[in-house]
Amino acid sequence: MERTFIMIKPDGVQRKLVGEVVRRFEVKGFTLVGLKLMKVSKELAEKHYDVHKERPFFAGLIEFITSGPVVAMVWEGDGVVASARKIIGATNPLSAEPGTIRGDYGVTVGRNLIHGSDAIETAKNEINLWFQEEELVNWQPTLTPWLYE
Ligand code: D4T
Repeated sequence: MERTFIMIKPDGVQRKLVGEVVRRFEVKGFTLVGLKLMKVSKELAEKHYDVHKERPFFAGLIEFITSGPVVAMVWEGDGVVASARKIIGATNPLSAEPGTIRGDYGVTVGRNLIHGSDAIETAKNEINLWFQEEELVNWQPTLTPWLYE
């Protein structure tokens, strides 16, 4: 089954949006298979955002991500990578559609509340970077037949 990596950034945690974010993924029908509240080391933040290391916003982004606790999660379900990106909304919250997490709660790109893997291959790499295998729980929700035919 497909999996994606989702992280509620420090602004999302400070603004008490953890429950709201988890609720949106749960009610959609995805399955939570890993979750932890953690302070992010500079090393982990730099690895996660390695693709952006030459960008002008990189230093600020690393400072922000390491500034307070984040909630790291792995969610599972058919098409979860692309669907999570839709639930999250566009990178710039002012361009994100109402009804998306960033569209409903954000106003600026440097405080856009949440991260979601952008492709299946990226998701695999990010899950490996953020989670040990034993931190992920393989389980079958009892409502599976009510979500999938
Ligand atoms: P993430 O990776 O956090 O889910 O965001 P996106 O996938 O939607 O967007 P991204 O990779 O282009 O940007 C990564 C991260 O950098 C911040 N950022 C981005 C920023 O602070 N200033 C900027 O100008 C851009 C483009 C926000 C998200």
